[in-house]
Amino acid sequence: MSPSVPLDTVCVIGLGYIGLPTAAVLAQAGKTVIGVDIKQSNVDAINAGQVPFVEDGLEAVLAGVVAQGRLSARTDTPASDAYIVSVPTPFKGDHDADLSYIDAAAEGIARQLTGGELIILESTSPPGTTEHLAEVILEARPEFTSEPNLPNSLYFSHAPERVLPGRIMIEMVDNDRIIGGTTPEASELTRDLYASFCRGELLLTDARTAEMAKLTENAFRDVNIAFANELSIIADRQGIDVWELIELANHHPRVNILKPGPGVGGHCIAVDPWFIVSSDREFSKLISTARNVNDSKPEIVLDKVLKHADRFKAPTVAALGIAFKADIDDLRESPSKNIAISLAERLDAGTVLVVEPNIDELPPELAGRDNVELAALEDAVERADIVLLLVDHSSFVEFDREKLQETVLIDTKGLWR
Ligand code: SAJ
Repeated sequence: MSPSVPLDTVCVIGLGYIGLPTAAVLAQAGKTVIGVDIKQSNVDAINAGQVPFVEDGLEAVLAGVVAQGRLSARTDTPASDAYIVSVPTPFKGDHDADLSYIDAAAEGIARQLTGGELIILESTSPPGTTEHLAEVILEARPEFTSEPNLPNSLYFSHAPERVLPGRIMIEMVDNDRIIGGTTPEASELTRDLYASFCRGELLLTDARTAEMAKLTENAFRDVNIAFANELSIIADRQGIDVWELIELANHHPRVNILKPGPGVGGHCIAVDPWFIVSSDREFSKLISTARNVNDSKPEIVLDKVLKHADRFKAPTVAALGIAFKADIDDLRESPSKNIAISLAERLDAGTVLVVEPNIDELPPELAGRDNVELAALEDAVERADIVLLLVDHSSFVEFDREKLQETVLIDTKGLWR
């Protein structure tokens, strides 16, 4: 049985792509939620019921819970029954995780504790980070303990998020969820809290296994995409159409190859496998090789474009898509954006026409350049000597391929085969 501690108020620290939807669904489930973010402009927007980024369905829920007084945001950490830490874990050094945002959150929480609180780490983290968070808090407040069922007990767990950007509001509620406490009692309390909004199965384990499970899911995907990307490089060198090759091989009942592309982007799949590597460099050979294969793909695409560009005096290249995947506006860790930037840098003469239907202005790395323009699809394709398809946005699918008769086409997504 779960220890008898209240879970009525929840403080969510870090109101980004994961923290804010989590805060909103908890408030919708009847909790009193206080969100904490270091950025005052985000806090102001959220208190006005506005979402500072694009995520389908979030604004309607947020506006409702803010209007009902169930969710408010601030910059300092208040007292609360439960805390959810959802802050970034970027890289430092050789792909190690920088835990400084987690440490800062821990210090803010430590100041408010009175005993009986549940502290959940949601940030994607290397194995051992939940124990580290507990240590930081218990060092700051040695009068508490992580031993359960005492008046001075604290409960620590990891509950990694697994939602897909663009479908967060659906997957946050429907996905199964892994919950790993530093004690079974902490796992049970976390399960009680997540059961308030999660319809998926709540799977209990220990903290280290939960941390590793999240990293494993994204590393699985990365390794499988690397296989597809490696095949695409080999097939290209041998004059074989990789898309036909994969389609044929996938007819085998036990083969299911993923799709090659210009590289792997986003802040999850391109990042998380490194946390496994940094936790055991000697034995994570396949995982690190897969990362390197995927990271090598943008340069290979770029070389191919530059070889074709050599034939023209001042080539115009249409780069179709710079988001990290289809139908989103997120340009973070985007291989397509990096290819467009390198093209602009390395073309001796000529122009890069960037087509990205999900943005209104070019990102700063491209905006200041004389040889780069944001263009509409039809216009760009008409003007281009080389069309470089980088993202399979749905608005590109319908394009009439007849218009490409005279143009060199490099289709990294196999969309216009
Ligand atoms: N990609 C390919 N080929 C494929 C599939 C994807 O090249 O066959 C590329 C995409 O173009 C993109 C990258 O991989 O650049 C990642 O895209 P994605 O849609 O596969 O995944 P993310 O990064 O948006 O979200 C992932 C999800 N994890 C898994 O599917 C195992 C999501 O469930 C996680 O919650 C999320 O990471 C996260 O936050 O960790």
